[in-house]
Amino acid sequence: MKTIQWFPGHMAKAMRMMGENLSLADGVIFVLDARCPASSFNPKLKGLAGGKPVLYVLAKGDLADRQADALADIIRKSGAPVIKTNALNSGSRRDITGAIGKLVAQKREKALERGYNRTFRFMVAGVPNTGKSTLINLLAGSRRAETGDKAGVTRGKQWIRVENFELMDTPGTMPPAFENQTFAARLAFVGSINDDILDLDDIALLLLAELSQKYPERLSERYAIDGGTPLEMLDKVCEKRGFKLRGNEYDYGRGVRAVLDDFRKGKLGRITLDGADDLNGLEF
Ligand SMILES: Nc1nc2c(ncn2[C@@H]2O[C@H](COP(=O)(O)OP(=O)(O)O)[C@@H](O)[C@H]2O)c(=O)[nH]1
Ligand SMILES: [Mg+2]
Repeated sequence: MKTIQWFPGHMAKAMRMMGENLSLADGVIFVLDARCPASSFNPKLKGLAGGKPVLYVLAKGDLADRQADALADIIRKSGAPVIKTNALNSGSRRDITGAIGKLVAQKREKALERGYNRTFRFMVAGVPNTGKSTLINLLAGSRRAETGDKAGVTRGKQWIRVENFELMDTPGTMPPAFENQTFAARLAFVGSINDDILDLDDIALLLLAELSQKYPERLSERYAIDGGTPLEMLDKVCEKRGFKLRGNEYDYGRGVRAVLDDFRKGKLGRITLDGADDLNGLEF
């Protein structure tokens, strides 16, 4: 399999822009994918935040299972505030604004004591497609930030007012080098790396291999997969879904898309790919 290596120029530019604007921010909200919070953590971005208060939002909680709560607990125990959300459910709005408010509660109190009520600002950052813009729209109560289910939808910078604070949406940024190819593969599975630059056949086979280890029953339910090599599993997908070409050969292209789409849309059920071990060595 090809090594996943992806740090395009626009991401370098985004990192620079964020570095420059951070002096205006009182804190950073890091949006991680609840299905893979370790893989979607970018140590470089955390470094950019310096000593500013940080809130971790584990987004897409509706697509992750209870393992994500265990991971959230571990991160929380390391001292960082964490909140798991489902941005498609407006019920989580209060929880999120409450958690953001807590980040600057002391600062706000001090400011009020001195007789002024200023607006606090937070940068919303993370790898592409984790739901940053959707989160901002949920909080703002309208479609202010542009969203889309692929990497690289948000380009420019924008400050958006939410109650008595302001949020800055930012374009997704990747770690400049993937030292950990397991993390890179998981980011590809969840759609944080632009599909256009990936070998999707490789990615789907890797996903089948990982799911057969962790969630074999899901593969059995949806595709009647009962073990085998990743390629044999892809055969089963094509068989079950009737993806055949003329001459009765399997249409692997459609099989590959089906596996990725089913996973990304939650049709294989709630799944968390990262385990507790994956958090080892990460400084949240
Ligand atoms: N299921 C689910 N989908 C979400 C959630 N938040 C965002 N999405 C979807 O994920 C995709 C990427 O969202 P977007 O906000 O553009 O991500 P960004 O690149 O981080 O700004 C969109 O298709 C959203 O509808 C969530 O909590 N649950
Ligand atoms: Mg965006």
